[in-house]
Amino acid sequence: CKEYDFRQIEAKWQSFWREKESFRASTIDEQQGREPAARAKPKFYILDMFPYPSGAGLHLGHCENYAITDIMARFKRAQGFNVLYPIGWDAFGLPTENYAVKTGRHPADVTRENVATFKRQLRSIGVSYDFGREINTTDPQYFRWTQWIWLKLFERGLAYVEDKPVWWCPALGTVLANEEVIDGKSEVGSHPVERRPLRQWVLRITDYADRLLAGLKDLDWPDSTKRMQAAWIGRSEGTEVEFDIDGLDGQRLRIFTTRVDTLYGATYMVIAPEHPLAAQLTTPGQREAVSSYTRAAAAKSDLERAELAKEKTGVFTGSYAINPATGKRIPIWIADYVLASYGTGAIMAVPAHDERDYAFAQKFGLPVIQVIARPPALPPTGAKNAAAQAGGDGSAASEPPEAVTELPFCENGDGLRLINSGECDGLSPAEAAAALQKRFAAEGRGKATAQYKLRDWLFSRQRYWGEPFPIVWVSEADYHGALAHARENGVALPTPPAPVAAIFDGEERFALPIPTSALPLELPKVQSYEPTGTGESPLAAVTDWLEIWHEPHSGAAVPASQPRPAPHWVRARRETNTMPQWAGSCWYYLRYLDPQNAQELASPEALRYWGTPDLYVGGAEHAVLHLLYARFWHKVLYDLGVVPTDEPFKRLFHQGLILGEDGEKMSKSRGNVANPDDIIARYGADTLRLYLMFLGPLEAMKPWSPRGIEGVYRFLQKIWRECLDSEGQLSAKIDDSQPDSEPLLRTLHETIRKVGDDIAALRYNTAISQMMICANAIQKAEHISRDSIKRFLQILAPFAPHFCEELWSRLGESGSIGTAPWPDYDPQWLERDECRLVFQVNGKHRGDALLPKNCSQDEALAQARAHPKVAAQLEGKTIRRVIFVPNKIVNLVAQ
Ligand code: ANZ
Repeated sequence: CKEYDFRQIEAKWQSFWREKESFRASTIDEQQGREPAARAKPKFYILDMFPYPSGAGLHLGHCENYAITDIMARFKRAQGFNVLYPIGWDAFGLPTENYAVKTGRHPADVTRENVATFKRQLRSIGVSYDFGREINTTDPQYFRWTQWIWLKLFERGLAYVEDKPVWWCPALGTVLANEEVIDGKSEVGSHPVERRPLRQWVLRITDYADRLLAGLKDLDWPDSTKRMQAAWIGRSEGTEVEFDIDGLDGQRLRIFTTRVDTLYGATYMVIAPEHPLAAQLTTPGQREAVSSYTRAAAAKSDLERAELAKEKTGVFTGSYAINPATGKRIPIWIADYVLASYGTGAIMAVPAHDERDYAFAQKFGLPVIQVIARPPALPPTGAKNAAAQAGGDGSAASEPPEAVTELPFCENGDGLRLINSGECDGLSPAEAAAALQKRFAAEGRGKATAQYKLRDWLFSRQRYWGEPFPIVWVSEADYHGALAHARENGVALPTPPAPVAAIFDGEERFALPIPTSALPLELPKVQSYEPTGTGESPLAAVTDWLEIWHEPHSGAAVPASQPRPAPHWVRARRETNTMPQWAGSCWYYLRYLDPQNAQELASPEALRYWGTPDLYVGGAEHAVLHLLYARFWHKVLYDLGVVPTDEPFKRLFHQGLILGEDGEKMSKSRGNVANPDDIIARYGADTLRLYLMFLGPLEAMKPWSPRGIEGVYRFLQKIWRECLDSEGQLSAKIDDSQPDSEPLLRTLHETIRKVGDDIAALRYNTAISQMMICANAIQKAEHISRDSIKRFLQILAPFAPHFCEELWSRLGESGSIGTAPWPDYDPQWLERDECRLVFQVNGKHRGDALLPKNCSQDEALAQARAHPKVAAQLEGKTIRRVIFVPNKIVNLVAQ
């Protein structure tokens, strides 16, 4: 064809890649079978956060994410790496199940359709995934390994059950994790939630708190994400102190404080309404008031209770504790601003130096004693010496610190001094804390300790569409009966690990793991996916699956309604909870290494060769949950000797959100959603990819603008016309009979250098603007050699792969452009005349860059717009005028 017919070209190359399996990562066997030199081919593993295959299909955010990784994958292949670039489906979860509930269709069928749509769309944007390694978390051959890992957690004592007050969402009919509740509403669907006690599986992630925190330090992750994880783990250094209780010999109240230095100012104490000593401390006269207060507190969430601005409430227990520093009696109150789940569930209240305590003391008329103060400004050193010489005591600092009037005074630091604090007067807070800690340690009354905000991970859902737990509940008597019988008959039954027990219908049962040889434990077919509304999952209604005879050795099962097959078969009840969606995404990056392995989650060779992803790209919304949970599981797998490293994601990158044209988040309700299918139909995938990458720095939030896309489309057309004439024949301009002009060579080599560096550093927008400069130079040149135009196409190929494949073949090259080695640049052409151009927005300096001397206004403008600081200033504005002083300044007047 003569014109740039992207429809035909993109379809052609997509089927070419598919037929040739162009993007298949070589397997370990292939690598090992090769000559030593080839075997040494370095690996590069690049990973996207795999999508949830929703009914809505791909959105622009997905396209942005996948274009980023695809460009990197193609670049690395051209650089000679054995690239692993896989994709899969995080397909368990609520939306699919809700859809199944509504339509009565099986969630697996719904998932299959959604996956097909996603795959078609992914292929249509030309992403170079190795589809041969596709995984799906709902595939029993996948989740058998999710269940296997869970069993390992169970065996290591990291999984336990607990009746927990959990977030119950009546509308969704399920319990939600803390993280899935935002401002008292469910994250999915924004339904109101309430507290309700339920038997739950919980994972002991808190055992790993220190390692999860320490490991952050060496990760090449965005700082903001590391900070969020650290805050979520929330390690607080402090002191535990035991207070004696007046009139209750031997009974002490233990508190956690980060400010033990303020002890002399502790004028009362507060315990949480759920504190185990609450009843004992309550005097008869206070009983009624306390119990009505406690009932009211139970209905509130931790978040509501801890809210700083909230009006303080509380009730006096009638009892007193003894402040160990002052020896004075101080009242013990119950108040819901103290949470049972943090620290020891009890505090010493220091109203002079803590906002919440201050508000509480004001409301209930409790004493306020200031113990920390800022000393008056020290006199200059000379004055101090003079005072010493004048026969003073030599210590100007002994002048007492003044009490500040503004309370509460919540500062801390070495510049402050203690007052009203007996032997600690005059010490800094840190000195006082150390002294008091030492004293309490000697008295057996306290110790330095750390607390974490991180809670154990609520790991069960009362839903159908998730991984079943690979355990059964058996009574101890039944199990021992079966064991005895087996022993008599020479059948070996496994001994269960330390029991995790729960009560069912008044009878205690313990969790017996299903043998790994019996995995996967699949979901039964059910009539209805509707939650039962009682807190139990729809699985509880599948009697023949639920109540069984269980053969502990093989894991075989028959319905309990049938006769017991043999005496060593145990009466058992299955677990009706399922795992949360996080389970499958905690380890999927390992399965890609060896997706068909039926013996192991992945072979040790594959785990050693591929290791962990060299680059992980996905949304910042996963800063805490997915990324923390996956790190936890990975560390457990490391402890088990399954994986050779103890961190899963060394380098992480978050793409910025693509906003609607109006600068708002794209959403159906706002009606500002740009659909990738429409854009591809109109301009082609190559233009969409280039434009998404050109919108601004990859990590920046940026509004979609349908106008700008034309410019990128014209850029491709320009290159097309430089290469081909109006008949579609190779342009006469491509001419090997004479050397390329110097300016052309300078620009070309500079472009090759810059594009390589920029891709490696994920600065794609500046790479593209440099290629635009180069395209202009090509256009200006009278002729260009075949070699030069080929080099240019090669560096453009990761961004616009179909387009470049087509021109590559029109240039007479056989095979894929992606298999040609990444072009070198010749340093001799880089010694060029450059000048530093200053970029201004509305007259203010926002950045600068080295540009070729005498570059045009267009080139300078393109570079200015691509500069992150300039781009940030231009966000949401229109450029009204450009003031260009050649070789000096580009000033953009924007509104
Ligand atoms: C006395 C004190 C004096 C405190 C002072 C602070 C300032 P972070 O940093 O979050 O760990 N606290 C302890 N346990 C609590 C609970 N279960 N519910 C509510 N508050 C609790 O905060 C630790 C501080 O929060 C502790 O130090 C305690 O108040 C309070 F000038 O003790 B502090």
